[in-house]
Amino acid sequence: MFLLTLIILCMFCTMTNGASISSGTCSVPSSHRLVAGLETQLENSVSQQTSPDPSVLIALNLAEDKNLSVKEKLVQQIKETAGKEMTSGKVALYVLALRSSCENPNNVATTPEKNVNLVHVLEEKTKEEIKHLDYYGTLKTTYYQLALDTLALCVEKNPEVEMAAVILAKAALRNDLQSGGHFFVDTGAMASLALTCVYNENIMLKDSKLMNTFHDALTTITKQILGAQKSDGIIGNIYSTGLAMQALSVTSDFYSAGDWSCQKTLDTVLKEADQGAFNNPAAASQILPSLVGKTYLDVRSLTCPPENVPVSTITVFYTITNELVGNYFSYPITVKVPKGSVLLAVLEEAQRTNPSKFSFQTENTSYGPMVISINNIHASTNERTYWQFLSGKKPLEQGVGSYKPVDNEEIEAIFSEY
Ligand code: B12
Repeated sequence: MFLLTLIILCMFCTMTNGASISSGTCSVPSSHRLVAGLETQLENSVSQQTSPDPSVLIALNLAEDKNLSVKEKLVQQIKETAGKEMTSGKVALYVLALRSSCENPNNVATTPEKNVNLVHVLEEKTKEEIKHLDYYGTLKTTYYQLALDTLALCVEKNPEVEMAAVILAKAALRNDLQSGGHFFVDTGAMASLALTCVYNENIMLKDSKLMNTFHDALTTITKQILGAQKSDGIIGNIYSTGLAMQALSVTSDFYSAGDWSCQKTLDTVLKEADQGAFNNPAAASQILPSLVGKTYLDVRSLTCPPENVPVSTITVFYTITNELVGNYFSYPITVKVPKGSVLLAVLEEAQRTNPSKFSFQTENTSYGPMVISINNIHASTNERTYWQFLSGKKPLEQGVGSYKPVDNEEIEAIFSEY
């Protein structure tokens, strides 16, 4: 019985190449031999290429590649070349690549002295594309690049995205993305990703009727991409299939389940990958995301540590007073601590600023640190003395390890008897 189950499972494995299907998309695990092979190939390409390829960084990040040193090297190369003259689409890929690495493209250090706002450069380059279209009837580059521009501006939630998206959508409705007949699937797929982003994000559209235009454009492009399917699942050619898979996996609302077999496409792509079809790094970078079930839209949802937001501080007026033993004193000090700090941080900051007066000691107890001496005046069980803490005139109900003072609070420690 066990043997029979194993045989059936193995038959299933061979049929699907170890691939899995989930809600309208399909993928193979990142441990898959071919995925690992593509990742290694992309990693190796980093040191071989003369200029950095941002698509490689996007692919490695979407595939959650673990080689941090290679990715860091690529980020560095991308930053160093960010100030160079580039086409709009290349700037867009730079923006997406930096974002995929949790770097802020609004502030890129190209050298230790110089920073560039790449999103601003992208805005300007996109405007140039549109101006060119207005004057000469053609874009400065191609609709493929305008689609990349739209996608990156959308990922950055930049308001300039609207104009670019409208031009892209209208071109799709006029069948202009097909112009020349070359590489329609690549261009259509990139346009689909861009318009889906705008459609989903519903970004600050000045004209709400635009949503209908985007809807219609997505319907048209999706139909055309599906129409480019071959019997073996290839869409367009093998090199456009990765982008087409990305597009179809985010536009499932625009076609019926039976119109595309993601699994069939994936199986053929894996077979081709096994035969070395993606030996070129650019081709490998475009196929890898779709194998692991990711799309360029996922650049938006990669988890990044919070950006270095300036920590807000509070001011506390702290006073220590002894009118009980030896030489009486009352020393005030004003300290700044990060908002949310416990009172202990105030004592520490005071000690750091003026150790000759504000030094203190604590003892660990079940309730946390208890202050047993300040300015060399020690609490004593025998003498029944202790350091009492007050906010204004009111004794605190918590110890220094728990109590969190607020901005401009007056805290006093008074040497007292009980
Ligand atoms: C637009 C485009 C073109 C345009 C580029 C003109 C322009 N001003 O943008 C034109 C029509 C010239 C072109 C030509 C070719 N292309 Co082309 N092209 C594309 C497309 C759709 C977008 C590229 C792009 O803009 N990328 C974004 C920008 C920002 O990145 P970039 O690095 O600056 O892009 C430049 C290069 O990609 C270069 N380029 C474009 N195609 C090719 C092909 C090769 C082999 C090389 C070395 C460079 C190259 O032109 C881009 C603009 O400067 C891609 C689709 C894709 N999936 O990538 C196909 C694509 C890259 N092209 C492809 C092919 C096959 C060709 C041709 C070899 C077709 C042919 N039979 O002649 C020729 C190149 C011949 C040559 N002279 O060496 C294939 C490459 C597949 C592969 N594994 O090598 C792709 C993937 C399309 C596909 N699905 O088959 N292409």
